[in-house]
Amino acid sequence: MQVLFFAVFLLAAGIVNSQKPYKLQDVALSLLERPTEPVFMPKGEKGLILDVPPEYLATKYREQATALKNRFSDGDTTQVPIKGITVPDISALLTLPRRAQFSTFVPMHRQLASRLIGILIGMRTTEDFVSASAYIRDRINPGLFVYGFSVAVLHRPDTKDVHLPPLSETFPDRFVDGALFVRAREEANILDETARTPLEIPVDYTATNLELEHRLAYFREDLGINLHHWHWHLIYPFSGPREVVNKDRRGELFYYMHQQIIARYDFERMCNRLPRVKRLQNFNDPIDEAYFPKLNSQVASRNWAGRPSGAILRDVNREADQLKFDIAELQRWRDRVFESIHRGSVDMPNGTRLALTERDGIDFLGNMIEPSDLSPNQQLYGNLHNLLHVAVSLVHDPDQRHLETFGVIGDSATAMRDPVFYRIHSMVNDIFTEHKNTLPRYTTQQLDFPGVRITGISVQTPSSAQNVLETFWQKNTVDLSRGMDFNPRGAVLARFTHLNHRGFQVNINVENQGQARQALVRLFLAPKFDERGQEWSFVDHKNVFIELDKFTVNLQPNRNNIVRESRMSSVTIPFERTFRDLEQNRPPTNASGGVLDDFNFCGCGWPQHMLIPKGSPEGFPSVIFAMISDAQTDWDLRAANRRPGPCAEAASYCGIRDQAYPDRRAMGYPFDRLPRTGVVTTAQFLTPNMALGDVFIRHSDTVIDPFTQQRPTSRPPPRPQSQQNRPARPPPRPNQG
Ligand code: CUO
Repeated sequence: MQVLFFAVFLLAAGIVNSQKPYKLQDVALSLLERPTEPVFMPKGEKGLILDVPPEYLATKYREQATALKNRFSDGDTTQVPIKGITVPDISALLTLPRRAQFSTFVPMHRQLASRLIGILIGMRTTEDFVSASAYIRDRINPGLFVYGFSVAVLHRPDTKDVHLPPLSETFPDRFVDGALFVRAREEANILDETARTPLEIPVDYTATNLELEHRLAYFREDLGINLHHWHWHLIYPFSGPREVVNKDRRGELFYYMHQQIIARYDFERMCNRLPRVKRLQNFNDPIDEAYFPKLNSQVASRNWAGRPSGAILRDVNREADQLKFDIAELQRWRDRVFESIHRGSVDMPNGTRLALTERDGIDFLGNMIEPSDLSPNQQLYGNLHNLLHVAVSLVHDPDQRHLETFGVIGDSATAMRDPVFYRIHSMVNDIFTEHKNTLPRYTTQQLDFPGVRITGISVQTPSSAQNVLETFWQKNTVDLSRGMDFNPRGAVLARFTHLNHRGFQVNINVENQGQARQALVRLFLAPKFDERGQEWSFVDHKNVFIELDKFTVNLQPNRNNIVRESRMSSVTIPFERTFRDLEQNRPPTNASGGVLDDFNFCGCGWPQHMLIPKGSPEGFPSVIFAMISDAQTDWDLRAANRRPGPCAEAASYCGIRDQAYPDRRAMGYPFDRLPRTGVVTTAQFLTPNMALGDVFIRHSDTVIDPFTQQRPTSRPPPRPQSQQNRPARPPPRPNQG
């Protein structure tokens, strides 16, 4: 019945060809595929052609409209008729050249994006939305289009069931070694699809082990982590229609999601025998961390700029992007934010002061520092975070004298690759911490759950010793073909190696002296010792706890044994979603082969394969923390009773679409504030409803390759010194058959 209704709806919306039904999903995928190729060229495995009215074609194609139509339509293609409409004026959007780099951190680009989002969200019917998108797509900058169209799809009520493909399919050049594309083109041009073999992305292609920071490359350059960050910023755009930007606790989630990234990065650094990240505190100091991304921008036909060690930020003045600001301004804005924090209130444009309250102060600050359309007083508090991204991304050419475009830190899809990202966000996090330090400290009464206590906690990885987590390397494959404009059709597969861990269970024993009741469980993980190998003081330890999961349970009177599977984590999206194929009609399965209940693809969520830090060969000493509290007070039970919206599975870092953030406590609770008087160690912080347990994270330096069904092999050693300066060459292809 539902299917019939949907088909009737699509027919009515004109998105369905009367011979073959085509879903809005397919049309959306077509619009996001091969972003610089015109819409009239076939897209996807189904060879979909958006049959636009002749006046939609760019002038150069118009005269040959009929010939082009005949040339690209054959038996293997299907035309989807697109209705001609009067499209709103898009002349402003054309100010960004088609072959320029687009960045949401650049205010002018952000304004253009906001205008585009406004147009696309404002289209009254689905049919008009599709039509306007097809018209705009071939005219404006592809980066701008993909961003604006994706935000519109995520926020229009009629596109709720449309699943965005991962950006790595649309713009694979932002995610994988640029050297690979030359080979991919050769394969696509010379070999037919059946003869093409996956191209191997080397593990160590951006630097060598001479660079200590390179030990973290597997984290910074992870495909899933970068996709998460891109998608998070799509859901929480800086600018656009009010209802799109003004989401529940948006500023606070900006703080928390990025705080968790820093905590995870610090944990990961410690596993690699590196100290926690240093804040980018003094904007005039040379930046020690170099980064050369080895990515080639397909849109701009340029390499993303690298940054040598010792780079110094300089004032930015680039006319083309209407960018003009001094580094001293960044400093002034930061000073003003600190001043507000110490005073406990923010100056508003009308001369009044708004208190930074215990409940909303953090949300205010998040919107002030990022900033977004919700910033309380941008005139005074400026644009600290965004323009710091911009200043660092243009450190190599701040006045555009070399006609260079920005580095990876200037794009939310690539920013996390660069070590300096973590230095910037560590500084930003420091500002939030300063505010948190002014808030009342949690009392034992606030933290406790009377009558409920945790009597034991342990972790179990199948067929492993108790309290041991296991990590290893794994290979996976992505299809680059949907992002390879003007190339022959068919899959172009690339194989890469990423960190993964074995699935595990957390077991918690709880004594409930009261009635049956609903409770909320929070799980965190942290390194057991500090960099010196000594016990942490709580004020430092609290900052490196990474959230593992948060879930409700029904407590029975007396003893309860709670068992939670790692794949259920509220922080992550399943492995299959990060590396999915939306065109295949197979039912999606979870890690253990079961069918996922809710076939939706939000894309936001920490990748499941990066849930657990790498650990160390000998077993990195860590602690797991559990807290159980009253769901009546802490959890939005109304949300739990509604049908979970898309993204609900990764609510901790991403929120839930169209719903309030489900946790009523401050994000990061109970580690978000200074402890009560007398608490020095983490053990002293515990109330009876909390527990700490020792866990060892053991890393095995082996590669699992599910595609060749090979037995685990040793991870390839770094290339010999003599080869390290040469372009990365892929290892020989595995034998076929
Ligand atoms: Cu996510 Cu700075 O906000 O990158």
